[in-house]
Amino acid sequence: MRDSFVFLVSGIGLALAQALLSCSADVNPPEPYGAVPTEHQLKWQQMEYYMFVHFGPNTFTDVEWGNGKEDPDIFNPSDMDCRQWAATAKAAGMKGIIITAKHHDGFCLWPSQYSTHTVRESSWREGKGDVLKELSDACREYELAFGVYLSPWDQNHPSYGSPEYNQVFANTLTEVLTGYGPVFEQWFDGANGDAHKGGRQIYDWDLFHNTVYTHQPQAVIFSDVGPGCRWMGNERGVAGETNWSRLDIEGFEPGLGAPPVDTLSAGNIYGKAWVPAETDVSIRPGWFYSPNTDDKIKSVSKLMDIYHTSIGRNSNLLLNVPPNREGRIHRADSLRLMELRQAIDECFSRNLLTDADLCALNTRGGSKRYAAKNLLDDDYNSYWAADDDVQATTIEITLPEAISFNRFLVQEYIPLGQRVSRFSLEIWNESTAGWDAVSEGTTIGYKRILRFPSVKARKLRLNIQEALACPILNSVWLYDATLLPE
Ligand code: FUL
Repeated sequence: MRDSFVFLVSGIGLALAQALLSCSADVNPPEPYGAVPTEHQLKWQQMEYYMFVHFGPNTFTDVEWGNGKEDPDIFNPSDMDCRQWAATAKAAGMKGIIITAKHHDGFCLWPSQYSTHTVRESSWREGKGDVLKELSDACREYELAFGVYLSPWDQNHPSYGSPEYNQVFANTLTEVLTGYGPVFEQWFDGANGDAHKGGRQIYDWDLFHNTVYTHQPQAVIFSDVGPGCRWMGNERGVAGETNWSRLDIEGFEPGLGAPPVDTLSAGNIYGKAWVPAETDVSIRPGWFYSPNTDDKIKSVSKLMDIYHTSIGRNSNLLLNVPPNREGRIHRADSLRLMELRQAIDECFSRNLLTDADLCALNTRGGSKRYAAKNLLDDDYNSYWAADDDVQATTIEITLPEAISFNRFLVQEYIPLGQRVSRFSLEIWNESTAGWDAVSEGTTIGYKRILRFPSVKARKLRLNIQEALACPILNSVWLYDATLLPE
């Protein structure tokens, strides 16, 4: 009796000791796999959704590409209000604004001392206006990040097409990067058309990048090939179903020297650099405002589609909303943005997993620190991880009762790299006592949203079929999204 008591006590002691051990930091966290994001790239990725603003002489001329010969007086917004743009972006749920400080026509929206084709030469505000100043102030006021687009292709500048132009461009870049506070993203357009003199400019990308690193080291540099983030290959708002945030950029250049668009869309599975995708798409048929497109604004369901094929496919969404000739966002665009915000909120506001039970087939070292329940908390840095030798495993989810759902959202913990290459979502079929697949995917990355027709179930499982290294996830969510009318 006494012996069995001792045995019982020591048995409990052992179990306790094991439990304590599994809570302790003894189990090493996984090593990073491949290229990983910098802290700035991670912050950028977490912004997810922000506004693109195409504004300049083209706003007044019904063209998409000006030729640099336009009369600066053409640029004359009658009632420009950057606070209205910022208020609209904020209300839409966006986290920042990127403006075309200089498009291919070379017209500078600030009074650049390196150009004679600027707001200063226009009669707008008697030549004393500065769009970048007003917008950066408005972004600060509305707590939005501020970003700038500058086109190296410049159809106005007399030195374009000669080696001197590279320094001119670096100087204009410096003005923009030193005059208006922090810049979260520097957008470089890869377009490289013929110069007015006939020659094509050879861009000095190292000089341009170093100018950004010097003045705004935290800015994520966009181009076809990054290095901060990449164009995802089309302007339709559809990122690759397979989308790796890694890319091989050695030997490539923005524009003509870029990898094929298929590669930009899918990334490179074993790519050496971390260059996540950004989806740029316009709410209207063109990038610039035209009264001809007032009735051609994309529908809410189209924009919701785009939300799923961009943010839902491991890409940020840069949605272009061009201000009109008054210098304001047209009410039709802002109304649409509010409708979209409402649709997003309705779709993703109620996570059906709050009372769910999660059970992983494999948990790293059996440790609570890496347990599946971490997938439900709000702490970005708590995650579920598998053992190093496990590249395929499942996470079973049991709900308090059978419910209907049609969206599944999953996130990999990207600070340790992107790993999963094939997975499916399955539901337990009571009548056949087996698992039925409802949806499947290849990559996950920062965020992946699966869309599928409504199903009803009490038990479901995430089946990770292939990964390049032990999978590490930090969130799963389940939703029953309202279906939108076409
Ligand atoms: C392209 C440009 O040529 C378009 O005008 C627009 O600015 C788009 C976002 O990038 O390369």
